Amino acid sequence: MLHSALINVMVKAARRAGRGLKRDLGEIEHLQVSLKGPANFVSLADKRAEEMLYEDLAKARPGYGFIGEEGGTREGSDKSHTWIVDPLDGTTNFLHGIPQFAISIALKRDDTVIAGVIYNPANDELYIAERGKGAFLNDQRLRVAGRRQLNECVVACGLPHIGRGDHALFRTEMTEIQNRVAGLRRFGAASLDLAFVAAGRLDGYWERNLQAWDIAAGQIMVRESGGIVSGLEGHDNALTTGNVVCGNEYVHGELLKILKAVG
Ligand code: 2AM
Ligand code: CA
Repeated sequence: MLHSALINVMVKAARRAGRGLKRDLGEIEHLQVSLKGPANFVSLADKRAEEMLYEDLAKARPGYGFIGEEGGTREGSDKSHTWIVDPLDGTTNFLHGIPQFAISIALKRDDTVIAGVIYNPANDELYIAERGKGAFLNDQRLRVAGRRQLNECVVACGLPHIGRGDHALFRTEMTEIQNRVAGLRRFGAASLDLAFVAAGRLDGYWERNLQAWDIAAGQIMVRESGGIVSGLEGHDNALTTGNVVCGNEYVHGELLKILKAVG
């Protein structure tokens, strides 16, 4: 399938960094048995992947700014374009050898994300989206699920981590939503949760306290698949607040109503 030059640049970078992560995943399985575990190894793998991505993206589009989870912000001469990159989303999964993690790359032009690529090297699933051109999983056009009965929906969430977020609030939200949906899931990689909503595998997803690099590529993926993404206030921007809720128009609306009533 033919994609734009921009998408080709992003896919090439994701695949190269992905090959490294896949090799590293094999190594982790050995390190798992050691007392210290693979934590230091993973943090190195993470940094190496980000350096690789920066190298490839900066070479192909010199001057673009870069925001990465590991290296922080690198200003570019072109102030209107910024890469937003998570070299390893789902770090905890990766650390435990659970093959639910991804490289997430988004390109922002001024205040709008115009392209996104999410790649899970463990199962070779590649998601791409470009503004106005749709979203694809391994070249299959994506469309969000069409369910309009909450009690038939499978919805994913993110659990706040130890020492982070409001655990009590999350439990209240979870109870309310659990009472209304067919099933709840918690996969642990925000970019893939969003990609799964885009692919119609999940009917909805919500999570608080994320970072822009967890959400940026997934947001355009869902929108280009016909879904709705917002913050938890409904009119706010998930990229700036770090809180996200999504689904088809109906599911998004219902989840938002429940979450607003709780929060
Ligand atoms: P990460 O794996 O890149 O850290 C899981 O709920 C999601 O939350 C993941 O996408 C994870 O991204 C993100 N996340 C944000 N802050 C985190 C933290 N302090 N610890 C672990 N995951 C975090
Ligand atoms: Ca992340």
